[in-house]
Amino acid sequence: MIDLRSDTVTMPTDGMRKAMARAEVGDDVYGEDPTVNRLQDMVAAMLSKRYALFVPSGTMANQLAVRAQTQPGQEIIVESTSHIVRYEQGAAGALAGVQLHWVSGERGIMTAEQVECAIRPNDPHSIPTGLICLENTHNAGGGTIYPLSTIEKIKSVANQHGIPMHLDGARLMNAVAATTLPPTAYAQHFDTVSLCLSKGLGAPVGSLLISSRQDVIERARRFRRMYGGAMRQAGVLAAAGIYALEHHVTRLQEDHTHAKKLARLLQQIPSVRISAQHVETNIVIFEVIDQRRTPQEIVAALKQQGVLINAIGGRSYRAVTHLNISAKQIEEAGTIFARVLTS
Ligand code: TLP
Repeated sequence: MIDLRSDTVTMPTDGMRKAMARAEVGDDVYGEDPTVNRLQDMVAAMLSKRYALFVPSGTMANQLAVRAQTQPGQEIIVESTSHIVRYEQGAAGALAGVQLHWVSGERGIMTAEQVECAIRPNDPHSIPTGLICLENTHNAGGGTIYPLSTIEKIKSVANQHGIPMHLDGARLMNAVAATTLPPTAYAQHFDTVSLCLSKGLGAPVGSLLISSRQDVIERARRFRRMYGGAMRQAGVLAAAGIYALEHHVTRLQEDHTHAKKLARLLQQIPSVRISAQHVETNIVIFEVIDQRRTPQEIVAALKQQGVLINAIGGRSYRAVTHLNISAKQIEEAGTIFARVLTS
């Protein structure tokens, strides 16, 4: 099966499993897991921040960032198709008590002008804007890389209004691999950054929340416990993360090459609408014009021929390349797409 549903489906490699088996562990609630501590120090240093907190998922990292930097009754600015809006089960409202102010970006990218317009005036009628959240790369936007110059402009607006910034950097390393910019080039503009080890980096579990603000990380640590994310001998998982960061960052470029190739193959199919030039990293989003079949039927027909993808609403579909997908499988997937989508 050629599984293109997500880069979350990757399996730990033999090297990674060995690193996990060898990991020194302790009770992380006491701060005594040496491998978790090593991972946290490593990631903080990578982003030139002071602290990092290991958490089970990207969703939790985002939600801790929101909860730790806002007060219930505030509003946060988010892009309308961001993960926080679409895929976190309304957690920001349910758990942090904040309201979401959606801004519709271009393939997930907001402009500084849009963000400025979304900031509420500082008057007794208006709800205070507590946080600005960006996503890089942007998942539903099609793996879009946030241009650094746009981030700088948004940061300058945020500074003028004294509003903190959070980066959902679940796939920040894809942006790093694609641009060859150092992670600090992005991270420097944010008060908090979340980073996932279990997407393209290929670890089975784990994310980090990173910040230079001790008060924010200490609040996040309390809420991590409240949300049920404080783990014990988590070094087994952290070891996989360390291995992933040491071995799987530069190889992300291969996934990007595969995604571009897949986009070019899809472009040749008459029923497919895709802007192949917009495929910047490992995510390929495309539409299929088919009056006869529902998206579920199309997904099932592809599965029957050996390709798994996700229908993501309307006529849109998402295919994601990753560690367990080879160049040969991309060719095969192209042939299967052509067969199923032309029939
Ligand atoms: N994204 C998953 C699904 O939840 C949609 C995927 O298959 O792409 N931020 C971004 C930008 C993400 O894409 C994801 C996962 C997360 C956060 C959440 O990570 P987890 O799944 O670890 O909670």
